[in-house]
Amino acid sequence: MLYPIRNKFRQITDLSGFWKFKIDKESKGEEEKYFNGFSSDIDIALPGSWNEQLEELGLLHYTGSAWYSTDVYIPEEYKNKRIWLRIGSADYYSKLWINGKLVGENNCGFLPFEFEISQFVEPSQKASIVILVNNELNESTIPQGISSEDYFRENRMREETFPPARFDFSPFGGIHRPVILYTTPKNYINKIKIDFKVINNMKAIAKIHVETQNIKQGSIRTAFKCKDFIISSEAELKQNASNFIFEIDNCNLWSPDNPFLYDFHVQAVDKNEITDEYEMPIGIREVKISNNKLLLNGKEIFIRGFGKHEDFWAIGKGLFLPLIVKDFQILKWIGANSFRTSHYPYAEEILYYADKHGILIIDEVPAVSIDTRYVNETTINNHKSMLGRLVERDYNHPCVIMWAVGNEPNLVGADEYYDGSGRNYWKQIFEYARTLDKTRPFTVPNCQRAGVDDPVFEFSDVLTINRYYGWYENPGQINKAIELMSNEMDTIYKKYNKPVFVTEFGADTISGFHSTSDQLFTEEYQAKLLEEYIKLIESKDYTIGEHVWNFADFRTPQHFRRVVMNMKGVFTRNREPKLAAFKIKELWK
Ligand code: BDP
Repeated sequence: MLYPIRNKFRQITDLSGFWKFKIDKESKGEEEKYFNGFSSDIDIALPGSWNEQLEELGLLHYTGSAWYSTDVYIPEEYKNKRIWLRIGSADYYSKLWINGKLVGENNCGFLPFEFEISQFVEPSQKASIVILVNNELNESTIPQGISSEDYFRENRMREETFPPARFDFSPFGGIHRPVILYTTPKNYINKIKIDFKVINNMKAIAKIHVETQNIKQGSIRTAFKCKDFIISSEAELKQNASNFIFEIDNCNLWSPDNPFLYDFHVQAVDKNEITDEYEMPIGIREVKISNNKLLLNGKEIFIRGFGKHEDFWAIGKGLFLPLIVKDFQILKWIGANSFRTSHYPYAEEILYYADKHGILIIDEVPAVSIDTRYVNETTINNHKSMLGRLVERDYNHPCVIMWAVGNEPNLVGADEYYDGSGRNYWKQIFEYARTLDKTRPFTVPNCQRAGVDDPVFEFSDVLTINRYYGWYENPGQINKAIELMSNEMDTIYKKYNKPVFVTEFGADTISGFHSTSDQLFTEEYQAKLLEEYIKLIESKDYTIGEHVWNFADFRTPQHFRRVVMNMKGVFTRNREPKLAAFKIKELWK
């Protein structure tokens, strides 16, 4: 699925704005045929979560069903084209009706989905669009859900959160990324995959694969362009696909210091007439792990940055363009070159921005805290399907340097995990992932409880570890924490002999709390702990990167250990710096 663009052959109508909204606590909407239209005087802004926008209606912690509707005029110039409706993301499950007719459903949150709706609408007429969204999770969904009864049954009542969640971020509901109508020609380009091999700092080889729909004959033209540079080629279509190999001399390689992007053009040509065209920015670069180092275009690079979240006041998980600009400004200010899309795929707009501004991304599927005691065939199929959709969506982004195919598998009481069903689960996931991309490393960040023998280490290319010595363990004792951390890092490295990346370390900190002693929750404690971790990580020869947890404070499900939010941000939720921000800036410069 290509990201929609506008040109001579393709149009876009963005349906962001106010939509009619209705909560459906008893899930009776389908029976009562809300898809034919429903009455409500509530408007909601889209994109955005319902939770904080409509808190006053009791929705802050709501999980369940909700309905959205709007009427849209289908432009006259959409005639004789294929018309698509694309939803950037709706969390987690959704179902779409147009003019009262069921169009389709989607069970992957955090990823775009689309339907061809040409047969459901008439150009020059209005169409009614109704979308049902439900943010409940269960053991087959990715991420998996948990219930109050599960905590009780497992005798873990003190771990219960509200709303119940297996993970530490609010399970916001809603349509979180733009809903758009767009067109393609009847016969169109629908897939582009580009790989680069960098030969030296002036020369690269590009391998390009283009697929079309419905184009039986003709050819594909492709070209890399920038200012007065152009290199192009044409190849015949065979079974709806064409392949190209380009040698690019005098090329300008992409890197954080030089995020140079070419305009990449693809044209479908039939009897000398161009029938469709697609353009995208593309950076030429190659990522490799060699001798336990991360190489970008053959040169060693050390990764510094954060684990983040899509989370902000009022808009929740909704796409908010000014926040992208702000966050990237902060990343540059502090000297970071990277972040991880913990713990789910972020909006595509963020990846395009990262390509342009030279930020390296570890791209993660929402398989956070999978509990392999409770997985079934559907869980693993959903997990694979998300992986497939994520890799297809983000494959061509130079900013993506690694895939995280999960995060911290949850191990509550699981001996079985180490060499039974748990290991088998991750083996299958990694094997599948490797069929999708042969150019980037794969990993799953491991947690302390899983320890050194975690099977994900065996399958990962990079040993990513999340550790909280000095916080959850050894609170208030930074020296001891650093000693334990150092020993564990050495043990893990010795056992697997692969590069180590510390993907999480941090301390909750309330902006404005201070102390002259090592006191939890104060700004001084966070600054000192992060400084000691950074110095330790960078002193080891086998490390390739560090991501502080977290970039900014973020809202979580309710639990006594969270003061409304997870406060491990180096910035507040409003992006004001805590003391640690200045310390990190000093260290990273
Ligand atoms: C890690 C999780 C992350 C949490 C963090 C924490 O990966 O999602 O927010 O712990 O407890 O284990 O702050």
